[in-house]
Amino acid sequence: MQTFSYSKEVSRAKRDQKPIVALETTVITHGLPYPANIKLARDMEKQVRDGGAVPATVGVVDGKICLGLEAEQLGALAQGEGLLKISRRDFSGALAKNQSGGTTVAGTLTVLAQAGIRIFATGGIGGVHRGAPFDISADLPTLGLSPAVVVCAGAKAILDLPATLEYLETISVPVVGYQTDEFPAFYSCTSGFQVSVRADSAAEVAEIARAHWDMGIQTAILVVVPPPAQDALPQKAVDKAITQALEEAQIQNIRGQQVTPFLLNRVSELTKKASLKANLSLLLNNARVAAKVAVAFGN
Ligand code: PSU
Ligand code: MN
Repeated sequence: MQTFSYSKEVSRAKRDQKPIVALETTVITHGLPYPANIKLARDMEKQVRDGGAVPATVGVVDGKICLGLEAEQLGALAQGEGLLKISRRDFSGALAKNQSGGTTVAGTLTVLAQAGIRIFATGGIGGVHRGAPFDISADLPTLGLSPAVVVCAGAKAILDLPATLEYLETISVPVVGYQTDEFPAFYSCTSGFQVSVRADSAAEVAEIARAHWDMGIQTAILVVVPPPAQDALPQKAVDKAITQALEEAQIQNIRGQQVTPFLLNRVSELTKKASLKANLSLLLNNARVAAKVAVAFGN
């Protein structure tokens, strides 16, 4: 078993059996520019604390897997150079070489399963890419292996959403609409696709999660929360920017781990940062909802 490095706040929370919400760090290392990234990381942690839970931001610093980042560790991930994007397969290399990086949804879930933390907030999960059905984020298979509640705004809108939903069905991950019947499209509240079950409160989410795991099904519960209405973008407006960004990615031969950060950044430029505003707003909102779920779920 790998050993983890717990922050003071998180080890105290574990000892006192306080509700904990995990947060990922690829959004800090690869998703957002400095200093918006460090501000966002701190603001998400604050949302979790204000909601009565303890934030456990997960990342890898100098080859150590951290649960809860002290100020200088967060600074290293927000401003460092040569930082890795650490998905499930990337821990081994990072640990062996004492490297640092942000953990993706898949990477973070891999750590949580061992640490016994059940509630996790992120922006949007990875999924099946458009026009490249062989390009499937490791987030998807890892959701099928991880008994955690993942609070997000759906899958990133740059993806093939219907194919991503089919994959989630195959791996038996309930898609729980938080106060909605419709699967949100990350920047937008609507996608035209349905969720598999609706929950109107955090207590109801917690009940669904308990019932799921009491069945012996060790998969994740994906809780999808529409982005806050005041910052959400109309689906049509974003789709134009996404189509253009996808074309550019193909022309520039963008591959592998670079695809998602490239597309998110281009969509932000093409929407004159409206998508960035929506992204930041939904991240904070998801942290808020996850704190409520953690408090309702207890231990
Ligand atoms: N949500 C955001 N911004 C991001 C991500 C999520 O608002 O940058 C990250 C997550 O860490 C997710 C990853 O796991 O993008 C997916 O990358 P890929 O498609 O390469 O697996
Ligand atoms: Mn990929």
